[in-house]
Parts: sequence; structure tokens; C-alpha cells
Amino acid sequence: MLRIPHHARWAIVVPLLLIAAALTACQTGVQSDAPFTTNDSTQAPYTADRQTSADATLINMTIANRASDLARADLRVRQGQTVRLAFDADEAGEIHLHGYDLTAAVAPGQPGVITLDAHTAGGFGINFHVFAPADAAATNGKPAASNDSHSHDHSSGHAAKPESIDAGAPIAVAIAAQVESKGTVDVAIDTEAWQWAPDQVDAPHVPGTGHAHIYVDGVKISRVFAPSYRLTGLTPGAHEIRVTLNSNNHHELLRDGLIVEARTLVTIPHYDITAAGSAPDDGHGHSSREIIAEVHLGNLEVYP
Ligand SMILES: [Cu+2]
Repeated sequence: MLRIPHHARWAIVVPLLLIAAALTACQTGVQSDAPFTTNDSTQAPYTADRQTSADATLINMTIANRASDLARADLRVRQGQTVRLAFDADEAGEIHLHGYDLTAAVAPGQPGVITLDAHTAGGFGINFHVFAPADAAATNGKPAASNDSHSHDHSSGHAAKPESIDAGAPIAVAIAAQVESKGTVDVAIDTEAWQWAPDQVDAPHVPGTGHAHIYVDGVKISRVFAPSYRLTGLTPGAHEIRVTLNSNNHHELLRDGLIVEARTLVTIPHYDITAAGSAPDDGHGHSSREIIAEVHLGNLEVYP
């Protein structure tokens, strides 16, 4: 991979892709590997797990071991269509559709989706960025909790970590993270079939009630007793936020055998962590992330 600035790189590569696409289009008549029809979107020359309708094309990609399960022909769409790319990954990271310059965060159990109006023909790289984990050695790498902090961390306490138990109710959780300035993130927690029970902490399990636990990059930060939580002190870069719903006695809860949890990736813009009050952001969210792997998953080929 060329080590030149992100935007400069695309100033070079996009024109090349457009030229390549033009050349490819000229050769469509003699290509034998992957038929492409321009007059009937329901004729389905595709082999992947996808559906095509008159106005939208849905493509589902599964990423395992940093590789895509889709063949080249599966990533062909017609110019002018609305395209919905859904990514299921076994590792947290970010999908980047080059050219259109669209991104989506993915994590295990949390698919990422990129929706685009394929107005421009060409071949557009789909890359998977994997970010460095939080630096456990750095003292500022550990985010601080600003509320609901408990001195007693029951995940590393005297007793063994409680086993997961069945929720006993059709509970569900979803989270939305709002990145504020200087390493602060507001996390909104949306629950179904669930009552927050802050006064019942440590009491026996009551189906459909309890509290939550919040983690950053796999490290437990705090118990949560309300549908919003403010994280502070996150370092610049990418972080995974995870929230589990827990019984009063701190078991992780299972629904249909799966832990009831929600995850999301956030990117903290650069700010000066040693001098509070200084200008926090260079305005370019990509600049501070340390990408430890960039995997090319394929090209979205938009045909005229
Ligand atoms: Cu707990």
C-alpha cells in the first residue's frame, strides 16, 4: 500500500479506476466469466446471496479471517441503482468503499451497512480496516467513568465471574453513541421488555429487570442503571463500546442462547490529552487512527 496521504492517494487511483472501468466496459462483449445484463435487473446473472429489484440491489458479504466470501461477479451492479451493501464480520473494524468514500463500522454480531446511489460507473475498492487495540500500557489509554463508578469490580473480585443465565424474558438492547469533544462519548441505551432496577442491585434475578454493564475495548468500565451513560477520557482513535444487560446479581443474560448485548465503534478525533482546553480536532477523523491491517475485499463494479 502506498504510504501517501489518504486523499492524495485517491486523486491518483480514482482516475485509474475510471480508465480501467472504461476499458473493461469495452471488453464486456468478450468476457465469459461473469455475464452482465443491462436490460433486465430481474434476470439475475449473480450467484451470491443477493436480491435485485427494479430500484435496489442488496449485496450481503461475510468477512471471515479477513477475507470476503463474494466472487467478483457478485459485486457487479448497474449504474443508477440504489445499492445496499451489508457486511457481517468476525472481527471489529471499518469497511471503506473507496471512490464513493463511504464507511461503515462492523463488529461480530453487528453488521455494517453502506447504502449508495451508484451514480458513477467504475470499479471501487472495498477495503476492511482493522484498528490497533487500546494500548493497555498507556495510562491515558484507559477511559474513565464519570458516573456510576463502583469501587467493587465484580468481574475481577473474589468470586468467579457469574455464568450467563437465560433472561427469562424477550429482552433486547441497542445502543447509539454520540461522540462529543475531548474524548467524551454519550451512549444511549435502548431496551425492550426491560425495566431498570437500580435499587435491586445484588438482589436475586427477576426476569425483565436488572442493570447494564458497559465496556470499552473489552475492558469493563462500570455498571449502568439508566438508559444513558457518559464515557469520558477516551483516547483519540477507534474504540469499541459494548453494553450487556445483566441480572440484579450481575449475570450476563441470554436470549435464545446468545448474550444480550450491543456493540458499536466510535472514533475519537485527535485532541491534546495533556492540555485540556487546547484545540481538540484537526477536522480529519481518519488521521488519528492507527490501522494495523488493511484488507482488500473486492471491487464494487458499477456498470453503465
Ligand atoms: Cu452488574
